[in-house]
Amino acid sequence: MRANRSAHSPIHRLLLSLTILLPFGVGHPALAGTLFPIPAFVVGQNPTDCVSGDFNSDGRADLAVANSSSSFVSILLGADAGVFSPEIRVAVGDGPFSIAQGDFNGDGHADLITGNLTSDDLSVLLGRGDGTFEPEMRVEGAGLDPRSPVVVDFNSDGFQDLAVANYYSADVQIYLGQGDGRFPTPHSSGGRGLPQFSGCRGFQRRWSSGPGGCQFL
Ligand SMILES: [Ca+2]
Ligand SMILES: [Ca+2]
Ligand SMILES: [Ca+2]
Repeated sequence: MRANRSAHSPIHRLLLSLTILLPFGVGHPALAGTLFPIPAFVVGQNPTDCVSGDFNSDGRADLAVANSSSSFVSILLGADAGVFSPEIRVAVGDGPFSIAQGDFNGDGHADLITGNLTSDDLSVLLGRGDGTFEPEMRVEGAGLDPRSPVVVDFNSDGFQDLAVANYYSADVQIYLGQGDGRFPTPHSSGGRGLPQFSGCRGFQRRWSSGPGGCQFL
């Protein structure tokens, strides 16, 4: 029987804001002189992951937040001094728990991918470079509770690929990108346990696929 995956504490259910800590004397002028000022920016319910990128191409860092008790992500466009615009909501699948950014169609604009726990799929958002995104493209065929997508070019074809940890199906799936924002049928690593996080930083990565399956080299 599948375990309860929405067992967030009541305080998490009430958490509606993303908090960013800034050091003393840094931040909005209205906060100057306050020890550890804590500007808060309202996003969706149960924000569980965020990623930074420049989504409107103005040279300032922006934020994209996965709201796991909703069906949307929040885009916060960065201004000066650690201030962000009010959220812009972009629809994705149900229960976006994790989020990552890449450039999946090679147009130079930042794109986003979410792992959606409730709908058990992924959502690709192709950025337009002005802070807005094309309507989501749903990636089906994910395992149960897909989370923590990692963006890497595993097969060195110049197109970004994905590794996604499926918590309840206890495997990691590899999606080879086609360079247009689409990710066809994934390869499963098999596995055991309850993987929550997939990480592929800091070591040489190569990918091999064939009749016998797929493996990291
Ligand atoms: Ca920006
Ligand atoms: Ca792009
Ligand atoms: Ca690739």
